[in-house]
Amino acid sequence: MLRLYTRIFVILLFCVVTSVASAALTDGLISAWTFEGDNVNDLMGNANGKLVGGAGYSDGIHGRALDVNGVDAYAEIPHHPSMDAMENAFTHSVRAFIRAFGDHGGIMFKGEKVGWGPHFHIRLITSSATGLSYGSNNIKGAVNEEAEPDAKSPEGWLNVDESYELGTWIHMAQVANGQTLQAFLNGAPANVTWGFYHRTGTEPVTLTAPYAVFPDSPIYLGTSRGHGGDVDNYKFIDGMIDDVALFDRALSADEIAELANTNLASLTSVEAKSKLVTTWARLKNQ
Ligand SMILES: [Ca+2]
Repeated sequence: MLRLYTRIFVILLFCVVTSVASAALTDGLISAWTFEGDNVNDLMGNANGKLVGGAGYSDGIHGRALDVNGVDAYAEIPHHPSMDAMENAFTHSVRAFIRAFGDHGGIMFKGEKVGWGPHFHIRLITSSATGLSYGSNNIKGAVNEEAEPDAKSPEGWLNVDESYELGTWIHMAQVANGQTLQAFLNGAPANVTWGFYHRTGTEPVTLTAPYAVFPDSPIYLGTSRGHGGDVDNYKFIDGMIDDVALFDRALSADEIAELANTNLASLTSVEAKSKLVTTWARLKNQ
């Protein structure tokens, strides 16, 4: 009997430690899409999406992944009021596997269009066969003219060239804390090679809240909209997308590193609860 109590204590301790670790990373998690079960359902229950064109699902790095063909395929996710909190701070996180480069091909996009000006909230795209571009914007009129005296426009974009290879899984994240915007690649600060404020290097760039969340625009996975300012124009990627997450807070660099090595599905409370039930069922049978 004593051995049984000891075993129960150890297992409970494990559950508590596990849930505390997960709770930290899920703090502020608004939405999560992992494509398990071949759907675009939000694991947080907020914003379920749908497939458009030739989009489908394939086996990816963590179970199932969204599969897009670079021609007409993407997933569209409606805006949800829970996303409004990203006007104060945010983290956008996504995993992608690019088969073939498509100019300005959207991995993750939310906004009206791509052009000179603050027209989007999320722009995570391929800029070349080895380069990526990140971006977000604050509300119109909140541009820091002093910090960007000779910029062509306030569009918040950060190019990270020579940064990935076709046919490999990458993890992209961008974090805004109310004062700055920072790009991350594969769990580490990305090396920005050009961007607004003429910025280069791995340090965060000034971008102050409130951020524009574009409540009238859905999230697109697999395409971006309005390259060159033409809202009817779509720019696709050929590849796979997985582990898409939105947070209403700025994750720390350590948390981004942890997120880059985490299967997003393992963070959900549903998953944690089912593990606990399984553990108790096993105990009762001993
Ligand atoms: Ca998955």
